[in-house]
Amino acid sequence: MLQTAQRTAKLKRKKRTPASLGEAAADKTAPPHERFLEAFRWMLLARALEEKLVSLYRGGQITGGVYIGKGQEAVSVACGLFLEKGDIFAPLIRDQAGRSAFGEPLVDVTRTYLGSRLGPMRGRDGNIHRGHPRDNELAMISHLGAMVSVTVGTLMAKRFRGEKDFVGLSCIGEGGMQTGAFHEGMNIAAVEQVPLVVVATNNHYAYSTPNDREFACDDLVERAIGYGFEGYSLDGTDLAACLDVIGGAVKRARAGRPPQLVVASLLRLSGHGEHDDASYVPEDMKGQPFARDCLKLAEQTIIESNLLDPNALAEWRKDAVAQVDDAVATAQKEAVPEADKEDWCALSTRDLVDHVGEDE
Ligand SMILES: Cc1ncc(C[n+]2csc(CCOP(=O)(O)OP(=O)(O)O)c2C)c(N)n1
Ligand SMILES: [Mg+2]
Repeated sequence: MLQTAQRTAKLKRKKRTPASLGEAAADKTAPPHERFLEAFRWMLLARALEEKLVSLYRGGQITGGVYIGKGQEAVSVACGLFLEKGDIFAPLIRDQAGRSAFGEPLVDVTRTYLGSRLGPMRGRDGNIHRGHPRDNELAMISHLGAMVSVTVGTLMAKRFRGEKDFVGLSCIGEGGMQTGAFHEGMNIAAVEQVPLVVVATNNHYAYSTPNDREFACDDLVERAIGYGFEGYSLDGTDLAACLDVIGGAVKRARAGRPPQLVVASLLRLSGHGEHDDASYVPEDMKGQPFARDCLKLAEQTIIESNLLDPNALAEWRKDAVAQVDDAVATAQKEAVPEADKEDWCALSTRDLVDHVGEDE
């Protein structure tokens, strides 16, 4: 059984990784990180899911936008993988791999995109703002930078309640790092010394805006010292490095070290959303080392180091596609919300509304 599967008691999901995982790794060359294969499998699942969402979008079956994390799965999976029960996760739009590793069921995603009223947002939000606040997966706010403050506030609330040994991990893009909200959140995190990890993914674009129009410092990780964080740079295409660096940051935050900033470099291998063809990305950039596909690189490591035989790899791929098809079929059978019968409320999780005066 996966450790991750035990972590999120309420976010139930099917057991997806075969019991043979450990054996497959044990009798062959050692993987570059002890959780390499487990992480790779979540990456495969995220890629299969997002490829399906794109095809549904192109077929006109999804209303609104589709936003994917192609090329960012290695960073993202590492964000979700090391969090434990009681930890807080604040993913953003390209974090499907991390969401799955943290425990989000696939059907949450398909229900949300396909508008099922049984989805976590009750069919009222068409894409990526879903979450389970009660299970510590925060629903993302679109306004860039805002989730750092929300995560810090959540961590402070846990501290006030006397909880111990928890951490929070908040994801951000390099574009979001340039907002006022982000700076405020980072500052207060360090002032309050909350156990926070901020993983910033520099995918070289914020929509169509390139790095040289976003910031003027040499390396975003240099900001860590100004905020009062510990900072680490990372090649976001290298799964083993992602697991080492992000896993290490989670461990340090849990051990009471200052807040941690990890800046990962890679290229967004899609448009901003599927409505965007990314034609503004220059061809020569696509040949840079940071433009490599993390999933292909991880697969290459698996084959070259003989971590898994090709048949098992093919089975894993087939299994990922089957799980995705299953989740899509479930959501497609379900009803959409009916406007005249909906119990409209600004919050999808009605029981989080403060019931002021109810006990009086
Ligand atoms: C404060 C704010 N300004 C603008 C937007 C619109 N917007 C949504 S995503 C995005 C680009 C974000 O870029 P980045 O943070 O680098 O993340 P990426 O999309 O590259 O993963 C923009 C401009 C927003 N959501 N919030
Ligand atoms: Mg970006």
